[in-house]
Amino acid sequence: MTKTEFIKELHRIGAIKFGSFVLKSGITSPFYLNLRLIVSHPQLLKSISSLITQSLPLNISYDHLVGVPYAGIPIASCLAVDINKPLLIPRKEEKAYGSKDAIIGEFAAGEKCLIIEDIITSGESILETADNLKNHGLKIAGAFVVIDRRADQDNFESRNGFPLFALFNIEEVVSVLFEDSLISKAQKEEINEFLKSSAIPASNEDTLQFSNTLTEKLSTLMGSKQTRLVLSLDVEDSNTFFDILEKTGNEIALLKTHIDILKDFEPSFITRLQEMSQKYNFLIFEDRKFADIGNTVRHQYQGGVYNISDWAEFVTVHMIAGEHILNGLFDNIQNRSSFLLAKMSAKNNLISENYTRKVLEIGKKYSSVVSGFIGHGANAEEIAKLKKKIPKGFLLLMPGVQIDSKGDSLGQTYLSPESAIKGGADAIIVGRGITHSSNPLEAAKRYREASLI
Ligand code: 5BU
Repeated sequence: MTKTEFIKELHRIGAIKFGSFVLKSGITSPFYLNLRLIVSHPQLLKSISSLITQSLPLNISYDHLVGVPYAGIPIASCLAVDINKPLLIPRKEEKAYGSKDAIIGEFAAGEKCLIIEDIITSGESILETADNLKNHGLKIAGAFVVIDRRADQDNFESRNGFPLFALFNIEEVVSVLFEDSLISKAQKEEINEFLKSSAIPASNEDTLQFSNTLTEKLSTLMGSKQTRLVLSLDVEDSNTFFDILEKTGNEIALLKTHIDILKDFEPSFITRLQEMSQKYNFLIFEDRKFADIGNTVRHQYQGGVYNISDWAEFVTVHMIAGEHILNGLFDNIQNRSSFLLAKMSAKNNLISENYTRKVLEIGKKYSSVVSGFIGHGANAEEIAKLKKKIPKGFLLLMPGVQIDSKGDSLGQTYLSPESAIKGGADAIIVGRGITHSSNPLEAAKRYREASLI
């Protein structure tokens, strides 16, 4: 079977479809690819393997083929038989991640892998698989995909440290189907337009586009004020609150509140808070962690005793109730933004890898009201892994940071500011490390300095 015939076969079995499809990322695409269907067509599976065999790069060597679960596995398996290379299969289940049997098959540290995947869209699955293999001492020789449908097809190797090969890119698929009149001219143009509009122009690569103006404002402030410190001022009385804030206001870019902790709250508190934010030039972030249905959170956010939307530029949001919570919070107001909880610092919390991935996807979709994510990790490497997945233009703020403690008796876990920043956190959130210090100003200076390394 030729490449052209193969593409037409994919179309015939419904593995390539045209219409209007909402992707995982939230974007609406005029085409949809589902190569998983080929497992029901053994002849096609055979053809895929033979086409890949003919296109395998000759200039790289590898000891194993690795199928990315699940769609890459049948393809890699056929190929392994055809070219007589041993196969490795990483498990998809999270609990196996990092454990000894997380990869099925025999291997030794230092051996090289060629990763096989059906389709690359963002590269996330391939990079996750590569990380998993590297964590087991394996090396990555490259990755081979059947269809490259990325809008931006440049620089994979320089960004990720190994080359990417593809049997087809999406333009080739479209032109074959057009020439065979399987799609119309209008459809072809719509697809090309879609690909053009979702590609990041090369000239923009280095100029970071922030998710929204508040994200940019905070990021610019961190730069101009030279601090990546967020103070979490969790105290119960307003005198202590303002006393600490007077001392530390110059050291911080963002002040995080839990307004409902205060025992003596009254509306004048907000007036004073806003004066301080002007005087010391910091933004305000109420860590309310909204988590209910859209209608309820709108009332909680834009009403009640605290009227949070009146005075806090940012709030935190749990995504457990789904994306419409963001419509409830922000659809009827302007110039407010949020941080979504992607990973928590609390011991044994229930957030899974899959949940985190979905939170990041929703954040990307709602960029006008999402400035970034709250994340945590057991060490700099874990944070780096999370950071890598965070879309460009969004910030990663990290709580659970303390220099002199590893945790508290109620499940909080701490990491050092150095590890947080080394892992790629854009800012550190520090509470008791400063508020419980006998000298909050000195403590704040210390954390600020550590946030700048
Ligand atoms: P600490 O005193 O530095 O432990 O305070 C940390 C603050 O950050 C506190 O206000 C928490 O509510 C907040 N926090 C956190 O510690 N861990 C998380 O995962 C999230 C928020 Br989300």
